[in-house]
Amino acid sequence: MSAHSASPPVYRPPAESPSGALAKLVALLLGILVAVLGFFALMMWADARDARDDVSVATPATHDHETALPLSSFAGQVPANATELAEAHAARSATLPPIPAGDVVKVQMTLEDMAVEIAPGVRYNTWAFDGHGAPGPVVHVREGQRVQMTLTNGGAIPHSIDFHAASIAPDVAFRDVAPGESFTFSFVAGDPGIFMYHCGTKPVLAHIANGMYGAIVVEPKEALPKADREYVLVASEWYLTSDGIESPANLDMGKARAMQPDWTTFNGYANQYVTHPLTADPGETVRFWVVAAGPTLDTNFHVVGTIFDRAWVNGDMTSPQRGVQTVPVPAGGGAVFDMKIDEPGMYPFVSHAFAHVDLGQVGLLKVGTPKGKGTH
Ligand SMILES: [Cu+2]
Repeated sequence: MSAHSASPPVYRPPAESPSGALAKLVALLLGILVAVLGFFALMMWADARDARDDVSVATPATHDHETALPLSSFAGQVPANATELAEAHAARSATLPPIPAGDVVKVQMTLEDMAVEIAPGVRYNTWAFDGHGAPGPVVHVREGQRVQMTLTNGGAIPHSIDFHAASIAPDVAFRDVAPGESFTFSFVAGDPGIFMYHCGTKPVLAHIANGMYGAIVVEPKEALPKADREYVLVASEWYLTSDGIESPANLDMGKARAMQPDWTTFNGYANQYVTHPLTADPGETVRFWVVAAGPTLDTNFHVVGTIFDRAWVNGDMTSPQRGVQTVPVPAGGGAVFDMKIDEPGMYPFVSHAFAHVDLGQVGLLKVGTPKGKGTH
């Protein structure tokens, strides 16, 4: 029999290790810390509540509608005869205009306050471009040409024009132009691609949302692969104070800040190329030059039923990506897409962020003489 079995087992609490003592001390200190922090959090909450009360007193009641939640949506609201109106509406030409000859390309734009139709039977009070509405005219030049831009402000408040294709001091060239005045500046289009232009007067969100944007295409010096058709699409979104049916809607800044558009469009009018499709013949190469004007939302460009043969992502014209399906075009950016479609059919082009399709950023490319209708 061993000595071990002779003594009955006695329970002894394990001796406290040095690390166990440290843990207790830390727990104690943490407890004190939590209590102290809790006290300060309570004080800060009380301060914040007081500050909030002060703000609500200081904010004029007239601004309440801009921040009230929930925001009222007029998405998709059209009059009963919308189909008829859509057919009667002349779609904006998406065809890329030719490049003017010469070393200097003179561009003249006049800004005007005008109500334009942005969806069938839906009107909106824009600050836009005389003779064009929103977007403004497509400017097409070749790399190395000088663009001489004259802006005439026929609107009621100051405006300006910011060309993303220019490398130039913005405080000089993109300065505000007072109502009734004209201003000329020039720049050399030194980088090829498709670029946005827009009014840069504060608040820029309001000026872009009200229609002050467009595209400039700078063709590379070295010719791109041949394209049979070239189309320009300017994507943008609209934020409305009303449905715009009885009388034109204005900008709802609350919705613009919350990024809750009522309509999203290609070339300023919802679904216009669904009713009046762009066209191509089977086997032709079609090139889309795409700018996302925003003011805030990107466009995820995709053509249903095909794959891009070449995608110059971000408008970097040096090396296209091949065999890609969807390319994000960032707000304030552009990209260029080539596709060759052999089979006749209706090929929808969309922002594949599909809420945008529901709100109007969709069109059809009609290849040949198809029998069926588009599915998107
Ligand atoms: Cu402006």
